[in-house]
Amino acid sequence: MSDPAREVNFDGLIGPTHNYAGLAIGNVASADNAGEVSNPRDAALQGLSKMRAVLDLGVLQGFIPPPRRPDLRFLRAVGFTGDDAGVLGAAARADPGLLANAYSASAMWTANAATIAPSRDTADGRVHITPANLAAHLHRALEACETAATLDMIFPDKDRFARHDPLPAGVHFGDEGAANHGRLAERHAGPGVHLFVYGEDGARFPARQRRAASEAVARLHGVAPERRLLLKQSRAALDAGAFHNDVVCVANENVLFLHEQTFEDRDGALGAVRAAAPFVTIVEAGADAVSLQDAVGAYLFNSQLLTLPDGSMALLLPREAEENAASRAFLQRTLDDDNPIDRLIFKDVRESMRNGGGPACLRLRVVLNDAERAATDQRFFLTPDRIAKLETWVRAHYRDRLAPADLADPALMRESFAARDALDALLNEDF
Ligand code: SUG
Repeated sequence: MSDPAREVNFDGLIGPTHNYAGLAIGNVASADNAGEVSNPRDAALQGLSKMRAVLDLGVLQGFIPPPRRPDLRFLRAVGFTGDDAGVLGAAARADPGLLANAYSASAMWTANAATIAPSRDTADGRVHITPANLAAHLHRALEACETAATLDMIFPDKDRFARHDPLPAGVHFGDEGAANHGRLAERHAGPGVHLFVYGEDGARFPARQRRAASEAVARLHGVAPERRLLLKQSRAALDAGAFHNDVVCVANENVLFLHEQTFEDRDGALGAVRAAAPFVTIVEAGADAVSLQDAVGAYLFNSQLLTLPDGSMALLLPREAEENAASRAFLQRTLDDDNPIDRLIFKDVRESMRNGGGPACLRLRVVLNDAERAATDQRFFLTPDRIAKLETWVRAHYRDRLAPADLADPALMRESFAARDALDALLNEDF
């Protein structure tokens, strides 16, 4: 008898160049913290501590290694020449902003790595994977190519995994991955209803996820038309700083946990969700209880809604969601009310939060059956022992202080490459 399909959360291992360069338009935290000093070591350890917390709940946990940064291939492609230090120095002198893009550790937010459709839902019975093109921002668009290669390494079996290319044509098909996608199902193993959420430019901020991209991914993945919904994100949420739908909404199995102002047409959207997924329980925060500003500030909905082995659900939230009074009160009501959510876990991921990335941004959800899990490169599933090895690696290679001006320092580049080489060696040894 085979195991039913289970969800695996693949977190981004936060890279050694995590910094606050203020690169993300429409992301209030990134703008507010631009120029601040970051702590890459704490960032990575906070991420690993969150992974351990999920593992301790009995939920499968994987990880995705960080790309090599700075991206010298990119800097060479735009005309900087010489040896590595020469390329770095030339870029630092000519355009420090460009250098910051090449250095970004933004691949840590693996909710943006790809959109995934479990094999249960696809026409050909394979798991479908579309790496996001992340066309809206230079630093993020640089991730797409290497992310595709990394996902091929983790999911190498072409008979079970269909990896598409990132969507072409830049912002016209701007795609930000699973951060704008949710799946409802009675159980993870059962048939799913896919929610594709797209945006249109607000008065203040541009939309990142385009309708054409959501439609293309739904088509590529072979999700049946009656099992997919295209929903428009509200402009109010976008302009309040919900640059991805997962800042105000999360779906898990039969629960949709969201803010009242998530969709442009709330009643129409929730009606369509109920019609497509009659089993759904909607847990919604009214704007009178939690303002959009509180929701975005506390990242209340950027939580991981996890099914525990006993079938109940836990919310893994950022510490900020506990500190915000409106968010805390709403969470207490959620626990008291009749719904599957009966546990709250608060984690400190402040280094990531200061760049606008909460717990839900840091993980890519992949529903896998036992044969697909067996076909996955086993090194990318975490155990307590592997987490401890990664923590030792972080402590050996990461700085605890990184100011934007440090990006011009060739020593940082050398350290970052050495860290990545050491990670490769660790993965190829006795991991
Ligand atoms: O794309 N921040 C990321 C945060 C992504 C959060 N992901 C989800 N919501 N799923 C972004 O805005 C900041 C980088 C900087 O400013 O240096 C940044 O890219």
